[in-house]
Amino acid sequence: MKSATLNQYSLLILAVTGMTRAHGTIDIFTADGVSYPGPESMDVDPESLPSDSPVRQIYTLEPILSTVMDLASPNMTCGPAPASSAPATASVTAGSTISFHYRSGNNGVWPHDVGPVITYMYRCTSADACMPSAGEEGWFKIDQQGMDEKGVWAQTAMMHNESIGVVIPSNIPDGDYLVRHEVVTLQNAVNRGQAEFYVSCTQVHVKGGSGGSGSLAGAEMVAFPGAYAEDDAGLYVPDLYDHDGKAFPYAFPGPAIFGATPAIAVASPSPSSRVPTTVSTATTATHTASVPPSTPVLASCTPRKQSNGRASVQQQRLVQGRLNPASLR
Ligand SMILES: [Cu+2]
Repeated sequence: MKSATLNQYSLLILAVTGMTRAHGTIDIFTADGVSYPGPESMDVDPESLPSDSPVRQIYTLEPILSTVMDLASPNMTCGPAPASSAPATASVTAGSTISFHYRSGNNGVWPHDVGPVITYMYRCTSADACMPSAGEEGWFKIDQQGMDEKGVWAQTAMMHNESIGVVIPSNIPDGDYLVRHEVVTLQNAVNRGQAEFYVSCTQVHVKGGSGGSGSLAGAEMVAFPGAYAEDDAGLYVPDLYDHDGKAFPYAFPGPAIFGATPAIAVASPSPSSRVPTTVSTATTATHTASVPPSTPVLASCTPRKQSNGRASVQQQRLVQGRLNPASLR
């Protein structure tokens, strides 16, 4: 019943705010007790670049889709972002919990409640200058959060203005990294190519790590773009609405979580412990769903009309490489 109510809530929000706020990006990133603001997407406010933000700005809130074409796009690296760094780098202690929160444009609430939240890291010499190239296998997964035993997905918390907590592994080498945030929405993923990705990157400097420079040797490194395929079981989910609104085993896309393999199991508590990777439907017997599970496909992510002509021109120039993002600051 709860998930059905939340879906109705989504529709209500859409009815109130219209299509321009149907998507979102990070507005708050917290590490070591310090909260940093995230910039608005450029199509919402191209001037929004808080000088203390470690979160890289994206140029549109529009989602990346799980189509063959989009999955091969450089947008999968750090979101639909121009090749520019963030003004700041956040300090974070290895083994501690970072948290982040997504909102939709102009401080609207995050509107989606179906799908996982997945987090990757990429080590580099200087976070500020870190520009992973497409196809470079340097990303390792540190966390994935699916649904709880009642079938409520982790990202639903952000709909209620709660943050997502992710443990930074305690045994990674000190130094600079990008944290790649990936919120996947599956409300349309009963159709191939219609999962949606909301991706962005945050620059961090890790200190206090117990691992030496070789401690990432056991990590399963993947490339973005490159790690996902259109038919991945976690991205094309034809039976998504066949579970009577209850929890079901969900196959996360991408590699295993770093530190989750037996060889390096001495790492910090599994970041995924917050939400089980696989949930037993046997524990959801008390959950009653009085609303038919055949939730209609939400129309929340259909292409919208451009509402800001100025941003549109800048976006086009950025895409075509004729405008230096730095000139917008
Ligand atoms: Cu959306």
